[in-house]
Formats: sequence, structure tokens, C-alpha cells
Amino acid sequence: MLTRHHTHTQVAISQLIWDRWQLDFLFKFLVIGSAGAGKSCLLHQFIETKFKQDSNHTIGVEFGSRVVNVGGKTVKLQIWDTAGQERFRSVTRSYYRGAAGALLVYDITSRETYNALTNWLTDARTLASPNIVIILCGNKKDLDADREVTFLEASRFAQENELMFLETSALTGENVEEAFLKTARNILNKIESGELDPERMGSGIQYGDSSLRQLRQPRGSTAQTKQQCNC
Ligand SMILES: Nc1nc2c(ncn2[C@@H]2O[C@H](COP(=O)(O)OP(=O)(O)OP(=O)(O)O)[C@@H](O)[C@H]2O)c(=O)[nH]1
Ligand SMILES: [Mg+2]
Repeated sequence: MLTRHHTHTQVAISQLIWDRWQLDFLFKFLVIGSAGAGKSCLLHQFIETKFKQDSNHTIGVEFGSRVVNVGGKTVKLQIWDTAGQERFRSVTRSYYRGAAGALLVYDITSRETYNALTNWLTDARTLASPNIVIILCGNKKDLDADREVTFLEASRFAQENELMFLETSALTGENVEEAFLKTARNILNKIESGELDPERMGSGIQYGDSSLRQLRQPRGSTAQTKQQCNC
């Protein structure tokens, strides 16, 4: 039990030890895109499973995390929610380095946020990593009557730029969990196929002890029951 004698540092260290023991992997994620697209609401919906009422513009960067089960692996997503406003650009850019995955968000009711996608994409690939796994999220799917960007147009853009694509609603929760899980699953697949190397500096991926224990097991002793994926 934690007492008030525990310092913040002690608590942080206990968390680190717990993470290392329980987790297979830790992935660094970014949420990027124009101001007002709904990035903070998407993160809030993913972590708290509710809509964030009265969301204000993010100042700089906010942080959230959640442990998920993907393909039988326990993965902690460490998510940096960045400010879309231009005046914070130099601050937010400094958080990109070494991210393994990103949600690139636009608002389906705002062509302006859609037109800015190419710039966000260039930033992500040059500042985070060329191998970063990105999912394009057309948010505010619930506001279909005010739509300015069609599903078809955005899915073509996604295809041309090798992005995964989903339309989401941080308000109803539709496709929100899917967006994060799809990205995590894609990263895991790339680790398994050897396309991504978690040992590479700045990969945005860390091993937890759980996968290290499995790696150390002699061949033939790894007959585990295959867990059901929840995505
Ligand atoms: N109808 C609807 N409104 C949404 C949705 N997601 C966000 N909003 C609204 O859009 C506005 C902006 O949402 P935020 O999440 O703060 O936007 P942001 O992308 O974080 O903006 P910055 O932090 O400035 O970059 C808020 O008024 C939200 O209530 C959605 O899925 N549907
Ligand atoms: Mg925000």
C-alpha cells in the first residue's frame, strides 16, 4: 500500500517495475492533426470511455496511457496528445522522436483540417521515424449532415500515402478503440515479420519482461494457449 511517505519518484519507480514485469511491449504513440479536429476527445474516449465535454485547445502536449491486449500480447500504449495550434508547433515537434505509431486526425466537417494532412504527415515521417505506423482518422463521423470530406476521397488519400484509415467519433465512441488497436496490431505484425526491430534506437518500442521471459524459454517449451484478441 502506498503511504504518504512514498515520494513521487518511488511511485514512478514501482510503476516502471510493474510495467516491465507485466508487459510484453510498450509503444509510444502520437495523436497529431489540426486544432479542433478532436484529438484530445479521441484520447479521452479511448482512456475513459466517455466523451470529454467542454474540451479546450491543448496547450503544448498532454499525456495518457492504457494497457491493451492485442493478438495475445499485453501492450502499454504511451500516448502523447499534441496541440494542433501553430503557435505550439515547435514544442509539439520535440515530442515526435521515436514514436512507433500515430493517429493522424482531421475533422470530416472541415476541409481545412483535411487539406493540412500532407504537412502533418511529412512532419511525422521526418521527425518521428520513416517507419512510423500511421492511421488516418476522419473524426466527427456523427456529424454526417455537415460533412465536407467524403469517405472515398479520404480513403484514396490514405491508400496513396500508405496509411490505414477509419472514420471515428469521439462523441459516440465509434471506431475509437479500433483506431488505437488497429495501429498497435499493425506494429506487432511488423515486429513479428522482422520489418520493425524493437532493439533499434528510437523505434518507439520497448520490450517488457514478459516477452523477454518467453524469448529466454528454450524452444519447445513455449506451448502457450493462444489468447483471444480483443480487437
Ligand atoms: N460532434 C463531435 N464533436 C467532437 C468530436 N470530437 C471532438 N469534438 C468537438 O470538437 C472540439 C475540439 O475537440 P478537441 O478534442 O479539443 O480538439 P483537438 O484536436 O484536441 O484541438 P487542439 O488541442 O487545439 O489541437 C470540441 O468542441 C469537441 O467537443 C466528435 O467526434 N463529434
Ligand atoms: Mg487537444
